[in-house]
Amino acid sequence: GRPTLAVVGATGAVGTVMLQILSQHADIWGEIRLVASPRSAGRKLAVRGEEVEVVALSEEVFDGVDVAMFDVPDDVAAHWAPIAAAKGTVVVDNSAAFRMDPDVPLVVPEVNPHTARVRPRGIIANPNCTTLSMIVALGALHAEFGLRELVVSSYQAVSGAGRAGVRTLREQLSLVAGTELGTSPGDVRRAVGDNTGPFPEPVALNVVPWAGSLREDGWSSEEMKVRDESRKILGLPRLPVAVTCVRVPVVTAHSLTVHARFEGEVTVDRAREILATAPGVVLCDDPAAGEFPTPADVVGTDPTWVGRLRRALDDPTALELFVCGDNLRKGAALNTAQIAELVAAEMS
Ligand code: 11C
Repeated sequence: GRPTLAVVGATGAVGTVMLQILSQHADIWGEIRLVASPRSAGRKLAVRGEEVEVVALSEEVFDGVDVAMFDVPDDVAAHWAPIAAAKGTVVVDNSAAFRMDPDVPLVVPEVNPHTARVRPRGIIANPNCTTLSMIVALGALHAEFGLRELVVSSYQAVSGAGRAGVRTLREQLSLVAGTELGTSPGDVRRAVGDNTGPFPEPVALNVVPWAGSLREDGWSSEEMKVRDESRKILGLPRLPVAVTCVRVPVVTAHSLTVHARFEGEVTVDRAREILATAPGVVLCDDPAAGEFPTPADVVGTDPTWVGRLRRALDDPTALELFVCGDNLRKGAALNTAQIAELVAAEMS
């Protein structure tokens, strides 16, 4: 029969999108078990057109489960993923707990699908949503040109910080809408008060040059993830990566500007051909017609959208591009579902 799936963290921002994706990819799985914290147990959620009751996370929920998708905080994943794996369940984990473990593959099906088969801990990691929002396009360019260096800045949506992030932006927008705020120092901050939610500064009418937690020497955890995870996925352990992560007042869809330097000279024509045919990538790049991808248009879609493709003005080996992708779909739930489907295909 078809494999049994557990969705752990079914009620979160990513879990909600996951249930939609599972409903669209309806013929892969047999039973689908929905699992969450005890607080959410007993709730009913729709998947594949049926109401399914959420059960509380426990060892027993993994009995007979072939694949479990985890979308829970790092500490919860660190504790429970090995418990599920010890029962023979293949865990696809979307936390940061295992991504850099050398015995855990970090998988993007369009870039390094073969790595998913070697999983000594029974765990496969799903990358961070910011890394995922650019890596499919970069993987395609790397396969052709050989990547030598990356310089990126992110423009990250608030749903990257979960339901609390979305709630915070909506509440702040309601406090500033229709006002003349944003014209004198600190006026937005005073209007928003202490209501900054998961962000260190107001995000409405603002940009915040920070995502995640503080790491050494002033780097943010999100910046370290983009560098370390890109290196691991592309198989380039010493790739120089310069990265600054920024939060913007967008609900869903992360964007990045990318300066990518390659082994030799590149042409925009060849890069366009590669991106136009790469699976999972859509080239949307006609500035004369006002065409480029923006979060408002790509939210809810699956691909990595690429626009503003140019050769670097002062370096014939480098390209500049703007990428945009739904951080809850390809950035999280969709990539997790794709990995789980690779595992399901091994089982059939
Ligand atoms: C954000 N990318 O936008 C983060 C959230 O390592 O999976 C996801 C954190 C992670 O805030």
